[in-house]
Amino acid sequence: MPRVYVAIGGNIGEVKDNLARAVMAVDSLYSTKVTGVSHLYETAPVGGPAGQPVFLNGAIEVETGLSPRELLTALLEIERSLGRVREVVDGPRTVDLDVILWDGEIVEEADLVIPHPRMHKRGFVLVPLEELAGDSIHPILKKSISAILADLDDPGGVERHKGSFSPISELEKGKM
Ligand code: PH2
Ligand code: MG
Ligand code: MG
Repeated sequence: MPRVYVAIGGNIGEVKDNLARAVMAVDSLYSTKVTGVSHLYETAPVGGPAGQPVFLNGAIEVETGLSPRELLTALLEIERSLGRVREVVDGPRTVDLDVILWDGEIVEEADLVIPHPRMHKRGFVLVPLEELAGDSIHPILKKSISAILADLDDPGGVERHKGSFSPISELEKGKM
C-alpha cells in the first residue's frame, strides 16, 4: 500500500486532544492504518491574522488503500467533525490535516496538489516530517526531506513540545 504523509496542526481549543482524536480517526478510516507519529512542535504562526495563537504541529505516516481524492475527502470530514470552521485564510483552526507526500507521486488538481505546494518552505511541516521521512525524496525537487530542511534559511520558530504525544499506542493500550 502507498505510504502517505499527513501534516497535522491546530491553534485553538484543546489542540493536543483534538490532534490525538484526529490521528485516531485517520487510523479508523477504511483500509487505512497510521504507522508513524512524530513529536509535536510549538510553532510560530505563518500568515493569517496578526496575533493568532501559537500552533501545535506534527506529522503522521499512513498506509492506505484509499485514493488521494478519497483520503482528502475523509480528512476534510474529520476536520469538520472536530469543529473546524473555515473563516479566515490561514486563520485560527481546531485541526488542519494536509496530505503532504504520497509515495513518489505527483497529483495536480485544482483542490488537491501533492506534494503540498508550500511544504518545502515551511519549518512547521518539514521538522516533524523529517522524523518520519527524512530520506524520502520530494518527487518534484528531487531532494530528500532532510536536505530540503537543511537548505531552509529559517525554519521560523519551531520548538519541540515537551509533553508526550502517542495517540495510537494509547489507543492500543485501551486508554482512550
Ligand atoms: N498552517 C497554515 C498557515 N500557517 N502556521 C503554523 N505555524 N502552523 C500551521 O499549521 C499553519 C501556519 C495553513 O494551513
Ligand atoms: Mg495547512
Ligand atoms: Mg488544510
